[in-house]
This record gives sequence, C-alpha cells and structure tokens, in this order.
Amino acid sequence: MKHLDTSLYFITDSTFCSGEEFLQRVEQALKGGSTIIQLREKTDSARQYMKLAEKVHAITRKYNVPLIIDDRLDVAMAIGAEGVHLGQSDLPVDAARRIAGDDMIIGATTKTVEQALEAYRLGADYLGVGAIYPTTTKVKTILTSVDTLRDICQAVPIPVNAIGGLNKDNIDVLQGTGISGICAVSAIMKAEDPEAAARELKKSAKALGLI
Ligand code: TZP
Ligand code: MG
Repeated sequence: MKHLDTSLYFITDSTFCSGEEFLQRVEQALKGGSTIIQLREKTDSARQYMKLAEKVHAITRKYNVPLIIDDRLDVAMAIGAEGVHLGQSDLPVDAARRIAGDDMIIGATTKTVEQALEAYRLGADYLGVGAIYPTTTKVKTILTSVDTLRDICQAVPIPVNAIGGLNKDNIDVLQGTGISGICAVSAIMKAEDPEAAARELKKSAKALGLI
C-alpha cells in the first residue's frame, strides 16, 4: 500500500476566477496545509487541461504535494502527475493501473460498499465518498449517508476521504467514521483567504480527531 497523506485533500474549481487568481488560490491552499490536490476541470479540452495541469504541477512540486488529475489518465501521464482520480463512468481502476503502472496514485469515487470493495480489489489507492452534504460545486452526485461512509471505511484497508459540502463548522458528523481525510472544493477555493481557510479546516478536523 502506498504511503499517502490524504488528510486535507483540496480539489480545484476554476470556473469562478481568472487564470492568474486561480493559480494564486491553488498556492494559498498549499501554504495553508493541503496535503494532496486534485485538478478538477470539467469543460477544458485535453490541450487546455494539460496546459493548466503543467502550471499547477509547477506549484505543487514546490510544496512536495502530489497532484491528482480528475478523470483523465492521459493528461495525468502526459504531464507526469502523481495520480489520477476516476469516477464510476471513467476508466475502470484496473484498466488505468495496467496503463499507468504501480507508481501512479489511483483514486476512485465510490458511493456504496460494493463499489468500494470493487475499487479496492481492482487496485485503487484511496477512495472518495460522498456527497455527505448538498454541494454548490458543479457535480452529478447523490448524497451518501454517514452510515454508508462508516461501512465503507470498515470494509476497505485503504484511505477513505469524505467529500461534499464539507467545511470547518459541519465536519463533526464525520467523527467515528474512520475516514483518513476531508475533501473540499468551495470551503477552500471560494474562501476570501484560501490559505487561512485550509488551515482552519485542518485545525478543526484535527481538533475533532478526524485526521
Ligand atoms: N463529488 C461529490 S461532492 C463533490 C464531488 C466532486 C463536490 C464537492 O465540492 P464542495 O464545494 O466541497 O461541496
Ligand atoms: Mg470523474
């Protein structure tokens, strides 16, 4: 099993700010203590996605934080990213593993124990589970209960992260679930001060014994 610190998993959304501000916000999120970052851009062409990923990778390297590319294994491999995150309609985890090899971090979105066991069996390194709360981030998702999250954590030995509408004031419901970390888009990306927001979210998760 890979050694992965998924405790504060920051996910990007560039839809509401300019290119320059986006990169600044990414860097601030890293300064605030994000331990892993996912570039999640849904509308970009492969070429645009790759260009942006290269820029983000130049920043994440400075902080020694792994960069995960959402959906696109080709983009992840083309820029030498540390990982890829796959949903239930993206490439299956075992296919991605065959193409990318053992070193690539492969994460998977799962919403049921069955999906979680399958992703683990096929070679996923970590799981994202949610949405725990309704979210304002553009996503096709349904809510996942805290009970299901707990069952998934108990079912697989790899890190499981909670996602969806999470912020420093509502993560207490995750106590006792066995998660390895918190995923956040809006709580960090759209904060007035992303660095402070990341720091506060981490502090709150630590205080609750979640990470
Ligand atoms: N998958 C389930 S919820 C979600 C994704 C990608 C979006 C989470 O965004 P936010 O802003 O942290 O609610
Ligand atoms: Mg996806």
